[in-house]
Amino acid sequence: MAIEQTVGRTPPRAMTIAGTDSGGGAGIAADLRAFTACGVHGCLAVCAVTVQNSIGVTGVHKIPPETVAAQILTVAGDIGLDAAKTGMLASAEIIEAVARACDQAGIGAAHRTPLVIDPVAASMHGDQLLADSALDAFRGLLFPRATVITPNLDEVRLLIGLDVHDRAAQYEAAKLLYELGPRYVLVKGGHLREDADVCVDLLYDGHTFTELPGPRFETGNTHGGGDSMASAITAGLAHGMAVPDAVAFGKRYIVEAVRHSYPLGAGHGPVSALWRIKDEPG
Ligand code: PXL
Repeated sequence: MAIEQTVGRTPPRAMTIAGTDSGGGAGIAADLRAFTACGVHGCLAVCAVTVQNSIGVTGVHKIPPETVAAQILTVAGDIGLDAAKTGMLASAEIIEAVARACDQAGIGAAHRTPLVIDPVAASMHGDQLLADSALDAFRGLLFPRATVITPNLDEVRLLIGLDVHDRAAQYEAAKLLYELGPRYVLVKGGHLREDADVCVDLLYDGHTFTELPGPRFETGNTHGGGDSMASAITAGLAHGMAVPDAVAFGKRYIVEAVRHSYPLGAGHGPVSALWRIKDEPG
C-alpha cells in the first residue's frame, strides 16, 4: 500500500484506546507512529499514563473511566472513525466504560467501525499493565465486540490457561479463543520456540486457518512490537481492507519494523516505523 495524501482530502481515521509510555517505545506513541506511517490520521483515548523507560515501568496512573469514554464519544461524534484498536486498558472499570462507549459510537464487529483488540496484560519486562480482576471483563465484554483479537502466547496463557509450546496447541488456542466471540483470532507465534528462524502467526475465522510465516530476528529491541502490529492491522482496516488482507499487511509491517528496530537506553529498544517513511528529510 503506497502512502498517499491527496491535498485537502481527509485520510482514513483510526483511534487507539490505550496507555502512554514515557519512553516513546510502546503504547500510544507506537500506535500513532504506525498510523502515520500507514497513511492514517490517528486519534487517541488515553486509558493510563505509565512512567517508563527502556528498563521498565515504575508508575501507572489510571485515567477515570468516564474520561476514557468521553474521549471516544467526543471524537466519534465529530471527526468520525474508520477503525479503532485497544491496547493497555488497565482495569475492569475502564474496560466496561470502553465497551459501553464503543456501542454508543458504533465501534465493534456488530457496527460500522471495525475494532481490533490487542489484549495487553504485561510489558516485555513483565510489568503488569492490567489488573488480574480485569480478565473476565476482557473475555466477556471486549472479545464479543472484536473484529479481530491479537494475543501473543503469554496472553493466551492468561486468557484461557493454555500453555502453547507447539503448532498444534497454537491451533487449539485459536479455536478456544474463537469460542469467546471475536470474528477473527490472530494467535501470534513470536514466543514459540519450536520455530528456530521463522515466526508463524495463525489467523482463524471459525472455518479456515491461515498461517502467516515471517523471519525471526535475534534482537531484544522489540518493545512496542505487538502494539505496532495491531495498529498496522487497524490502519489496513481503516483503509477498507478485508480482515485477512489487513492482517497480512500488519504482518509485513511488523517484519520490517523489527528488522529496522534500534537500541535505545540501557534496556529494550523499540521497533521502528521509520522504514515506511522513505523520503529524504529536509
Ligand atoms: O507493548 C505493550 C504495551 C502497551 N501499552 C503500554 C506499554 C506496553 C509495554 O510496555 O507500556 C503503555
